[in-house]
Amino acid sequence: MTSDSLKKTILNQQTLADLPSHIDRPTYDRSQLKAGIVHIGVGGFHRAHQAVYCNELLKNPGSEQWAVCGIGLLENNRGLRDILVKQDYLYSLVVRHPNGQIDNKVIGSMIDFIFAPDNKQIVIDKLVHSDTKIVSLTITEGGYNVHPATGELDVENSDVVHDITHPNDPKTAFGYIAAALKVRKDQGMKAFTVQSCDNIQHNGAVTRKMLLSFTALQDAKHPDRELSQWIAEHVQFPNAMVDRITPVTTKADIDYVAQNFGLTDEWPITCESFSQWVIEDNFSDGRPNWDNVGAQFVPDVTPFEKMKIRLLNAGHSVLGLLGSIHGYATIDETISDKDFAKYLRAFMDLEVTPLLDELEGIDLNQYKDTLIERFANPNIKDSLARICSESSAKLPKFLIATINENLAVNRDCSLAVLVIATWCLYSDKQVNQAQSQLDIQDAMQTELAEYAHKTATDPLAFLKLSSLFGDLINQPAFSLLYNDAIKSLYAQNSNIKNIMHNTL
Ligand code: CS2
Repeated sequence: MTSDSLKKTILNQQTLADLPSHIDRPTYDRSQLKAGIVHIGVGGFHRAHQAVYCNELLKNPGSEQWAVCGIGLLENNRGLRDILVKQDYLYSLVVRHPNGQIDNKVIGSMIDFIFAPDNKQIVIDKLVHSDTKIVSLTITEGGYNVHPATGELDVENSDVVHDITHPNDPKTAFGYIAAALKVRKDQGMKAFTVQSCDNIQHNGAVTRKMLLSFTALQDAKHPDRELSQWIAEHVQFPNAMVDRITPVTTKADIDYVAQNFGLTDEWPITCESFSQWVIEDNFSDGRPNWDNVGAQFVPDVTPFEKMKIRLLNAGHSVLGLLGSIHGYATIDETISDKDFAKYLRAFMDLEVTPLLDELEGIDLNQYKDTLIERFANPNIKDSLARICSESSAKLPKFLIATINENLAVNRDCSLAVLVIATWCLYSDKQVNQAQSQLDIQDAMQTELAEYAHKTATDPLAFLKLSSLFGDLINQPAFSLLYNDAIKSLYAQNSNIKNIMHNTL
């Protein structure tokens, strides 16, 4: 195939017109757009969520300033850059409803992508550019460099140390943001908003705290900077609850697009039809009217975040860990087993719901029913490996917080305890009940395994990982249940379903 005919088969600006008519595509003139948003961390979730809200908004006249420029910080973003450049930053989105309906879309809100490691100054200039009003982030928990035990900035992280010492040669998201804000401050420009779109409770407040600590350390090393105070006064960090289940793209997704779009997209995104974005309305220099395309602005996002993290994300982890040991591979497969569905619903009703505040306009029972329908979506093959990945960053917030709150009011938490004990077995043996190897990805995997391996001689050994479990080991109301759960799980011929049944 000649390079010209190859170009014709790739999704890009030129081939947009060749798409079958049923495919939703940008109806706006992409050449007229400005990147009011610079987004760091262009993974699947960003491309299924914020970029899609922007795509819908851009269909309304008068929103031209709210397109997105993506930034990739990580070495493995080089490939993404190459794909996006070939595709003129267009990509396909396949939205799969629980009833089998599929919405096929091409998203056009991204108009540029910069691979940061090769283009540091270009990234800083982009952040300083007067078109840039919002710098948004999906850099995962790890990108915020929060020390798990102290909740403060992890000043031992080598990239953080580097960026504190070399403010003009950044590597981290905070390094870039600080470098750009310094220029804006010196030039008397307005600050941009720093908007976290990561699934972290109080994501804005966490970002603010970490960025202020980071810049204070830079200021201490380079006394003429005086940036931290300026940021504290001028930069807004809206908190937000973000939600859309976005599984990892598979070869089947790429093949689906090739067949149904008639064009090649090397990295399409598949996601569920549900989407939610609840944002606190404080921005430094204007914001898009995302509320015209389904987002919600509220004065306080706290109860929304808590409901989502404690029900959806914890629910995922419950199914993920128990289902992995049983031998299931995906969330829909796990929840279609009525024993798992029953266990999950009991966990949500008995151990989570009593801790949640009433939310005007939200019926918690309906929210849980919808969650179960979303998890059961047979068209979303969300792997348990993705759900269980980085459990050490997730479970303290998703599940251990719930356990602690229940212990504080003497409420039973046996259903959650079994999940923690199962996490120990999972980290220790790393195989399922049929002895097949599990695919485990966790930044703390070595430590998790090291503590879990001692369980045979010391049943509570895993709990000694105090950066995750705090002092749960010293609370008999927890440790007695945990001890029993470990005994059952480690007994010969143990079967997770029987143990779940006995725990209910
Ligand atoms: C999942 C989330 O990673 C996880 O554990 O629970 O990625 C979940 O799919 C999203 O938060 C949905 O909004």
